[in-house]
Amino acid sequence: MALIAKKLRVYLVTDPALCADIGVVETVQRAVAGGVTMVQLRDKHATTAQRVDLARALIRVLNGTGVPLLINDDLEAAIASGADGAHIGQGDSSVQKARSVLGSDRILGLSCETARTVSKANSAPVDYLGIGPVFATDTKSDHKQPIGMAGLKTLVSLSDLPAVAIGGLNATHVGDVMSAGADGLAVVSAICGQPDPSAAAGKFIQNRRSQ
Ligand code: TZP
Ligand code: MG
Repeated sequence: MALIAKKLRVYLVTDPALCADIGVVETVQRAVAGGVTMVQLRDKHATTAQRVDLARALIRVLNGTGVPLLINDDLEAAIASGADGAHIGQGDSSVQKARSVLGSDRILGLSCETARTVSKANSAPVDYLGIGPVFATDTKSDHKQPIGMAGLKTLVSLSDLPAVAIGGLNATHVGDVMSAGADGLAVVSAICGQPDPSAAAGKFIQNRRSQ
């Protein structure tokens, strides 16, 4: 199995509002202790300078864990902070531009919500796809129409790339998501803001092991 697919198993996407009690850095530290395999810094309201500061703090926490840090939709912050890559959506920078800014060594992820965008991504210079939303979620107010587990299965089958499912997922969905053919689950609220982010992450690992 390709290395990137393994990193997608339990993918934590951070939301500063949901992490407000203990903060993003502490949340990530605990979640990684619980088994999270990749982290995305996602803060729609921050400046690039703020994202760089937070990314640097996260890189210190992740140092030596083998858990990559990606930055959502801010290539400049990804480069300036020394993060492992970036994740972009369909409405963000073009994948070609993102790849040329990041270079070949950094990870680039792309969100896809439709069969058309998944098929197009097969020939694009991206490392993995985020596919969803599987279910409706309050975490992203402007999310597209949910695709459901059946839609996830269809879109994953069209993809030649490693794929992570996102949107309204929690640890009880691990079996269904794996059966749909995805490499992992990307989650925000199932870990951010949970009383024990380490235990919350651990549930995904346990449910994956019991597959
Ligand atoms: N993209 C599609 S749905 C979503 C993003 C960033 C939010 C997922 O949040 P949650 O809390 O895991 O449903
Ligand atoms: Mg975006």
